[in-house]
Amino acid sequence: MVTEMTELARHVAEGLARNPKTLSSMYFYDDAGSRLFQQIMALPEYYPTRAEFAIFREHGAAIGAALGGTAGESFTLLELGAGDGAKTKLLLRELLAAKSEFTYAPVDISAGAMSGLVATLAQELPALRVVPVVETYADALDQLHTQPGRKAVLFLGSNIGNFHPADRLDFLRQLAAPLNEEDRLLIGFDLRKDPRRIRAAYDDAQGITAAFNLNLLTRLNRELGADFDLARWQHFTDYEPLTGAVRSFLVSTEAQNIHFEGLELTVPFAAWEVIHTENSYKFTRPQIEALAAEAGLRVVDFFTDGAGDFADVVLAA
Ligand code: AVJ
Repeated sequence: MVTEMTELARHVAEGLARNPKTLSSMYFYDDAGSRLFQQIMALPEYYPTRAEFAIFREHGAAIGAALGGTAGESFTLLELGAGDGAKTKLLLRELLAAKSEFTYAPVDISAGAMSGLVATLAQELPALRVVPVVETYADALDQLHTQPGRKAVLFLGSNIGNFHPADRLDFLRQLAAPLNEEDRLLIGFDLRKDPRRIRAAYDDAQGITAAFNLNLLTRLNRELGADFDLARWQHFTDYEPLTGAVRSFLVSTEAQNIHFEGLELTVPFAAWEVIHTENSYKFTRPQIEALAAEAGLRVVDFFTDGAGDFADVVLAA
């Protein structure tokens, strides 16, 4: 019997019918995937999280001031893709210390990550007002239009790097649309650097990133009744310095048919055929400035870590 297709089912049927076959990195983040991403953030090779931490440690007060606005005036701090919120806590502490009046609205598609975040916030920052939102970015953005009062939106960790260039501009325009003059946007961008360091960050020696990528297949086995045998798949990633794109793939090491029991679907794979699962773009400062301008946004502040590995950019409409 064919039951109602879930969003994931529709996405998989559509993405695996394409050439090249594609799945969205958005589906990495089931509860197991969110836990693997937490392990990635602690890897010696994965520099972005440490670099953004360094920015918040060094410039937290200035960033808080840029987002906090006028003292006493209340606002909503919405964070897209909050995850475990470890970095955000530094900013939340700055805002609380500055006596800002605000409600923190973390948005994440992982219910597990969200309940973990809510629990640690209640313990570590009991004075904080939190309204958790378990939704996709798109749904959360729709709500921004009807959100009363001043808004500050966080989009950290170079999540913006996952967007294809064409979608990236659309997304920024969508982010910009509900913003009033006094609202602020803080976006994290991973900057271009030694290509070998970038490549290593997505192909770590312990194989955690490989497990993170392959977990997508485990998710399809569980949720769509697929029969992926993980022994016949490999993680592969490369960095292309001309475009600034890290691209990640799942590689079929032999010819095979994959059955999706839940979808009444069989997908053939040739030997060494790939599924493109993620883009993680790296940026230059002029590129970020041009992107902001194209989206109708003004660069208010541009913060980087000492090594120049990462940038947190304050934008306004
Ligand atoms: C969560 C999107 C910022 O692209 O660097 C890490 C995800 N993928 N290792 C990134 C990821 C492989 C990460 N973001």
